[in-house]
Amino acid sequence: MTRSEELFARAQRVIPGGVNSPVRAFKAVGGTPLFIARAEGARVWDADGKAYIDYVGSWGPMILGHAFGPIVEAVREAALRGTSYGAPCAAEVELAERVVALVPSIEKVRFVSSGTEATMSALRLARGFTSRSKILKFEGCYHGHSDGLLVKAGSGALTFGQPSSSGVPAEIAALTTVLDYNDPAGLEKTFAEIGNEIAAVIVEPVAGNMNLILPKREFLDAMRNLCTKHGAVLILDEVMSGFRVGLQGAHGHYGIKPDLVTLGKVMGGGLPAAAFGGRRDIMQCLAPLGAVYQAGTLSGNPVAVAAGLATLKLVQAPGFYERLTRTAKQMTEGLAASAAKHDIPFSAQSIGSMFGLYFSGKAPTSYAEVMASDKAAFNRFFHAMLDEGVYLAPSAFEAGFVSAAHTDADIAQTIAAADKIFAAW
Ligand code: HOZ
Repeated sequence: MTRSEELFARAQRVIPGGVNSPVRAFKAVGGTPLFIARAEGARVWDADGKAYIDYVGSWGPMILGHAFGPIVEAVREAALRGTSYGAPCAAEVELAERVVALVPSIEKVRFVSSGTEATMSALRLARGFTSRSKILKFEGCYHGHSDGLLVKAGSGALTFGQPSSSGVPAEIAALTTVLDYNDPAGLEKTFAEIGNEIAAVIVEPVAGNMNLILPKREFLDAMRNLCTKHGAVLILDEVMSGFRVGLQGAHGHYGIKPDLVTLGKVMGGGLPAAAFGGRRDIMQCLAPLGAVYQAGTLSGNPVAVAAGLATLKLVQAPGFYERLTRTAKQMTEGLAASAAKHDIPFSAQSIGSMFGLYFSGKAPTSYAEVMASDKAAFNRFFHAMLDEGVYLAPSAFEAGFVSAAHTDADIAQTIAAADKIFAAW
């Protein structure tokens, strides 16, 4: 029995499913989840001491690589000054100023502790601002696990075939209309029918929770124009893509202006910090200025804020995103070339430092196309890569990530591992 197997057996006795977040459980791919003992740079080590090149990156936050010196130091220094105050501190002002300076669509920002809190609070704010109740989301997009957003969701919900959660009251789910991603006609039709009842459209501008799906220009434009025309709030959920796709996130990359943006992952530098922000007139509706209530004991936590601040300073280095973009491309092009050489229906693509791998002949552009990819082939590939010392997300429905710590040699090793697997496919 491996140490991970032992730990998993123990964990299952006291933690539902043995994990604290379902997609970690390896249920979709089979086998025992790796229990991680430590992580450094581009690598994680499991409890049995085996090293893996890591493309999960804690599901997105670790853009600088694991245990990066300046981040560890910032965390240490902050912790020495106390781990939580429940009162404002200078560092959170500094982080807010930096976020506002870096992301032009954010005029004011509020810090929270998780992406779920960010999206949930942004929705309440949009509802308070518009005095409307209905929201639009897209099938396969995942915006955390609050009630109204767990309707036809992605990520773990999709991985385990339960995109709409039990326990969500039908009355709440009824307020969420779900449309197809990348389908501007569906948006037009719905807005024509109920446009004056829609408080908000919430979307991942680059979808990363049903594998990676890139948005079509006409889809983004339709969302922006229809929200403006009908007085609905456009919420771009950049918890995953923010500071990942580029310094101004996916919306900067595509040049689309949101009313509200949600951030998390990279913004917290690997600690629990997230945010929502946007137009001043909307953000002013939040308590204590306005009537929309939102709060949190650990919001703006000094240690998390220190990690976030140190991260955002480092990602501003000239050429940082260009290099990451090249690394991700090198990896996806190498994998795709290897699969093509061995005649395997496989494709791969990337944007910034996010990538998608698909066991289908071409990169999908819709939820239906992702669902049509060969999941059994992915599961086989996932385990074979694990044997070769490469750690991919344990689901065919998650994006992957490269970090600044991934070297050319790491990418070459990854491609060589895949090539060996594809040759024997
Ligand atoms: N929702 C995350 C993936 N998109 C999973 C988080 C986790 O399991 O840590």
